Amino acid sequence: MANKDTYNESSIQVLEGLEAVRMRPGMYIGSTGRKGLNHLIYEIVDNSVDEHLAGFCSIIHVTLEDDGSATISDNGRGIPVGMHEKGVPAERLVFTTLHAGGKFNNDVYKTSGGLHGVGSSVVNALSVYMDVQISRDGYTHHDRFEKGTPVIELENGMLPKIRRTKETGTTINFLPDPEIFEKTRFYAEDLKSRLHETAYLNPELTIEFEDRRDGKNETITFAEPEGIVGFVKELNKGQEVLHDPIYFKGSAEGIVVEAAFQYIKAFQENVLGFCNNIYNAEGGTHITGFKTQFTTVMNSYAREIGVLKEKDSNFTGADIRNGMTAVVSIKHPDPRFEGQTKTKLDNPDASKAAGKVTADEVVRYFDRNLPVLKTILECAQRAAKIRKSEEKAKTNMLVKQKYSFDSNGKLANCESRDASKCEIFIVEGDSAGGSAKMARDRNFQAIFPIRGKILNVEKASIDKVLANAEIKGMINAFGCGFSEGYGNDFDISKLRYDRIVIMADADVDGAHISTLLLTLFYRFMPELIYQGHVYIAMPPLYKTIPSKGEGEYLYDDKALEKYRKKNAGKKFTLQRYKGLGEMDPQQLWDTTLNPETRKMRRVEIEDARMASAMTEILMGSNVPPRKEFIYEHATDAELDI
Ligand code: 0RA
Repeated sequence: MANKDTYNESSIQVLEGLEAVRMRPGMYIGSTGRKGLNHLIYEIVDNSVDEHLAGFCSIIHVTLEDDGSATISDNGRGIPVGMHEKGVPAERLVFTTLHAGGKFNNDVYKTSGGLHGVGSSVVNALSVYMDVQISRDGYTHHDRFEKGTPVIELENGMLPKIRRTKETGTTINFLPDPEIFEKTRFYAEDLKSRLHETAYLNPELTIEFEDRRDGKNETITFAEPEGIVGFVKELNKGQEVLHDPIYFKGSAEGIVVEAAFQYIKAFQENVLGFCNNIYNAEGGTHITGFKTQFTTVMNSYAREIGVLKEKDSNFTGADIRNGMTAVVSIKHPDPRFEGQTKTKLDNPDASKAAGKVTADEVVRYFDRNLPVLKTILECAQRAAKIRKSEEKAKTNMLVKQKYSFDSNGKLANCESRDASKCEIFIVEGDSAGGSAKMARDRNFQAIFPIRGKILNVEKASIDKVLANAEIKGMINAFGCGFSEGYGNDFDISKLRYDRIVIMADADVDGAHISTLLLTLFYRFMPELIYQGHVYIAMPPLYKTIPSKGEGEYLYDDKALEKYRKKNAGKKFTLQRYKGLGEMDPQQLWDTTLNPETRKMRRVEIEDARMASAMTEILMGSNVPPRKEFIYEHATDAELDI
C-alpha cells in the first residue's frame, strides 16, 4: 500500500497516468506479446545507454533471473535521488510520471520516437514489482514499486539508504505482470541480438548478458570496439567480400553521421539505418540522404573514369548499391518518426546532413582508393546490364496481363471491396482450397489456392518469377504490384486485403511452402511484412472427441499433454489431422477461418539483425534453420475480430 507520504495531489495524477498505461499497454509498448515483453528490458537498457552517451557509463549488465524477473544495472552517475520541487525524490518522479525522463536528462541525444523512449515509468506500471537501487553520494538508496505504486516509506521525504558505497550506478530489477502480458518469459535470442546490436553501435560500451533461468548460468559479453565496421563485417560473414569495409564519420546541421559499407559478390543490397541507436526498419531521411548523394558521387566518378560513356544514361541508385551492405547511424537531437510502425525517420535536416557528410567523405576516400572504386563500379555495370534485359522481360510479361477483378484464374474473391475488412488466404493444395472456398465467409474472405511448391524466388531470375502463373496470380490479386532492385512499382495503398494469410499444413512440406511464400513477399513486397499484413494460419494438430461433452481442438503436442492431464481417467478418441485437406468445411471454418475462434500468427521483423538473419536464412539453401527461423520469429497475433 502507498503510505501517506506518497499520497499527495501530484501522486494521484501520477497513478492515473500509470493506470492508463495498464489499461492500454499496447499504446505504450506496441504489443503485449513477445515483442512488447522484451521491449520492457530495451526500455531500461536504453536509459543506461543514454547515460553512456552522456559519457558516464562504461558497462551495463543485463540478467534474466531464475525467478522470471530481469535485472539491468549500470555504472553511470545514478539516477538523481534529491528532493524534487514536487516534494518527492527525483527518482520517484522518473518511475511514476509518464515521459519524466527527459526533464532530468539534459542529454540532447535522449532517444524519443517510435516505440522507444517511453520511459521507465511504463515498465514500472506493467510490472508486478520494480526494485530500484541507486548508488551515489556515498550511499546505495533503495526504492520499490508494485504495479507502479511506491511501497517504500520515505524518511524525511528521502529514500532510505541501505548501505554505504563509493561506487555509483543504477540497478533495476523488475518482474513483468502476467495480468498484462500473454506470456512473461523473456526471449533470450531476441534480447541477445538486440544487445549485440547496441554494442556495435556503441564501440566503447560493454554489455554483459547473463541467463540464470532453469538453473543455467550462461554469460555473454558484448563488446565491439570496431563499432559499425564490425557490424558490417558481421552482416557479411560467410559472403565473398570485394574489399575492406569503408568507414566515415562527420557532422553537419548539428547532426553526427557515421556510416560503414562493404560490397559482396551478390545481387542484393542491405542498407540499415539507425537514429540515436534505434533501428529504423522503414529507413527514412538519413537513408535517403546517404543513398542519393552516394549515387550522385558514383555516377560522376563513372563518367570521370570512363565507365559511363557520353551516350550512356546514369546508373540507377539500385545499380550502384548492387552488392552493398551498409550501416548508417546518426545522432539527432530531436528525431521525428513516421510510417505505420513509426520506424521511419522523418526529419528533413537528417537527409541534408547525411547527404553532405556522405558526399564529402566518399569523395575523400575514393580519390585515394581507385582500385576499390573500380571494383564497385563494375558491380554497378553488371547490375545495369541485368536491369536492362529484365526491364524488357517485365514489360512483356505484366503489361499483357491486366488484372480483371472477378475472373482471375483460380482466385475465389470476396464480395466486399473495402480493403480494410478483406482477407486473402493462400491455401496449399486443391482439396484444402476447395474446402476453404466452401467454408469461408465470402463476404470478406478470398481464397487463392496454390498447387505444390512455388518457385524459389531467390534462385530464379526475375522473368522466370514473373512467368510463374501462381506468383503472377498472387501479385495481381494483392493489387499493389511489386518492387525489384531497379525500380519500385510497389504501392501499398492499392493493397486489396488487409490480411494475407498463409495457410499450409503443419508439416515439413507446409513449412517449406510458407518459407517460399515469405521469401517471395520479403524480396518483392517487403512492405507487406513491415506493415504487418502477413499472417500464418495455425491449424490444429488434433481434435479430441470425448464420450461425453464437447470436443476440443489442440494445436500442438504440449496442448495434448495438458489435455490428457486435465482429463486423466476420462475416455476420449483422438483425431489427428495430417493436413488441411482432412478437415471438413465446418472444421476449417472453426479452426482457421473464423476470426472469433481461429489461431494465427503475424509475421514480424523485429530488428535489423533479424531482418538480415531473415535474408540470410530465407535466401540461403539451408532448409532446417529456415524452418526454425520462421517458427521462432512468427509472433503471436492477437485474435482478430
Ligand atoms: C539524469 C541525470 C543524471 C543521471 C541520470 C539521469 C541517469 C539516468 C539513468 C537511467 C538508468 N541509468 C541512469 N543513470 C543516470 C545525473 C545527475 C547528476 O549526477 O548530476
